[in-house]
Amino acid sequence: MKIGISCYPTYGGSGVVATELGIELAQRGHEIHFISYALPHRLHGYYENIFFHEVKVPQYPLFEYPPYALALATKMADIAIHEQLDLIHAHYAIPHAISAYLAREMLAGIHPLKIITTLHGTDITLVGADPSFLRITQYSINQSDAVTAVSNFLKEQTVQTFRPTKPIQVIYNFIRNEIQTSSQCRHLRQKLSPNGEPIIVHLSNFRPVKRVLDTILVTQKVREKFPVRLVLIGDGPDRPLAENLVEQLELSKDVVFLGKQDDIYGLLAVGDVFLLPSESESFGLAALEAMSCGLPCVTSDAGGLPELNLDGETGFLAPVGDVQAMSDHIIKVLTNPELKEQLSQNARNRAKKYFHSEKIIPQYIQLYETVLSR
Ligand code: GMT
Repeated sequence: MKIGISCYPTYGGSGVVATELGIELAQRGHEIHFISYALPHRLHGYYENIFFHEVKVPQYPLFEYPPYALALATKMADIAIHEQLDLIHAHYAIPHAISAYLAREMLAGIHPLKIITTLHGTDITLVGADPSFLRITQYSINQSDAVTAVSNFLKEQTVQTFRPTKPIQVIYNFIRNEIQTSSQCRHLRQKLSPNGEPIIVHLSNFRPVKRVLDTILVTQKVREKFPVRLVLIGDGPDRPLAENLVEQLELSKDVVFLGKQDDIYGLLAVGDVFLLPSESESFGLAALEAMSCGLPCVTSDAGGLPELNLDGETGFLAPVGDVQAMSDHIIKVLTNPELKEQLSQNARNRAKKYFHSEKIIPQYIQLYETVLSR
């Protein structure tokens, strides 16, 4: 198949899923055309069967808001014709799904083009539900040839908020390969915890919805019991607030801000426990990545997280904002080596058994084939 993939190319789970899906499909012999304003960040080096098409939005004095969605739609239509695309897979509804819809309409009678939309999270729960975008998000869902959501939670939210006329298929996020801990990461572990202090890891884009400040409050509580380190991977709007809080609580020696990083798996693997206290999380790809590295997860019970992190089996769940419960869970894990080992094994096994690309990619391929056969 010849597949166009449109996504946000910067840091964020939807772009990661879209990119890794493209890589997996290309490895299976499909031709993949990424269409976006920048090269997706997990696309390093050359990949056979993968092509990138940059969307440029011309500047013009009238454009206070450059019309990216229109430039994207035009590029999608151009590429669909030049490369004879069978379908466009839009990741994150706004604006990718509506741009794909416009491309398909522009090509009506010229070139048949199908649209698959994958809903990832705040395109439904936050941004898409905002009155400024609600009707167009609903329209783009209804106009897609098939729609997927990354969890049952997100599917239910979509049904409640948008009453779609299309069925929504749940296809979970996935991980790809076995994780290797690099020598640099082993070195980092020694540096971070020279005396063997346990390490809590958090990975996110530091948006308010991730509640990154809670990771610091939880660490403070654990630290009252024994020395511990917190490693924060990622960057975003709440980073300055988090840095201030660390200073205020005099935790500078115990908390490390690594910023945006490429070798996510290698870094996750230095940790002892993964902490994700999100306010809302449609799936929680970062937690899945941590599970695949064998990290027990302590997460909030928000959104789709309970579909991934099984309470008492792969880690623990706690109510959003309950930093006491989260720190109690972490203390329990870190002071009980047998429990930690059991949770670690369960987390790794669950990631591999239910969320590996070998299980998930065929679901996307099957969906594409069904749509193209209609
Ligand atoms: O919805 C967002 O905030 C953006 C999106 C992203 O690009 O990071 O994240 C969502 O998509 C991920 C991949 O499907 C999910 O694993 C995340 O749970 C989800 N984020 C939220 O729901 C907050």
